[in-house]
Amino acid sequence: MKTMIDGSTIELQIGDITKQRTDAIVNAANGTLLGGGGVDGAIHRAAGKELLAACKNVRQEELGGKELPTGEAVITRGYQLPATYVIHTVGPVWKGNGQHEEVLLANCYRNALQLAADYQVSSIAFPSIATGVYHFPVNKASRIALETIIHFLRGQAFERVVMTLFSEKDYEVYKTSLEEMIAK
Ligand code: AR6
Repeated sequence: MKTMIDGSTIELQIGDITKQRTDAIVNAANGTLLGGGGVDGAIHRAAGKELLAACKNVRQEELGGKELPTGEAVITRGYQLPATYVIHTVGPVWKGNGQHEEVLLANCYRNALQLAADYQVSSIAFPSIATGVYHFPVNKASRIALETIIHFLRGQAFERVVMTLFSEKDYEVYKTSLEEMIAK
């Protein structure tokens, strides 16, 4: 599904984000930036070991050895990936007490988009941040993701913003949310 927001295209797709040919892809990382399972593991495997070295360098040089806080984002190159850049962000672990986690998830999308804009990226692909290992409910997450993206696109154009969903089920949830938002 595709829709236009003020000159930018938002696209929902089912697929593997490591295959995306957008200028940047977003990684649902953890604070260590040292890789993990899920989409993080897939991105590190596909990008090659230079990505881990670059992440260690970011930890050292930009974060003073500390972990990347939840909701914030950093950028590296994509190495063996088709995408030029990987933007790493850390989603909130869902503990079921809502509002704080919702704000943090919105921060992930906003900070990743801002970093992409700073690097003159014109196309960017997101996975469904925090809805795997971190257990954020997909329906709630889809609304936060799409609302934050749409709000950002009102002030800053991208050629394409793609949500790359990993299952038909997730795609349907995001599609319903997007349809409801554009009908308003
Ligand atoms: N392409 C697109 N989406 C994918 C892919 C892929 N190749 N692989 C998985 N997904 P998760 P989180 C989907 O668990 O919840 C890691 O260990 C997946 O089906 O990857 O933010 C990190 O190191 C789900 O819909 O990320 C952290 O420790 C979505 O990506 C922790 O998991 C996010 O699931 C982060 O957990």
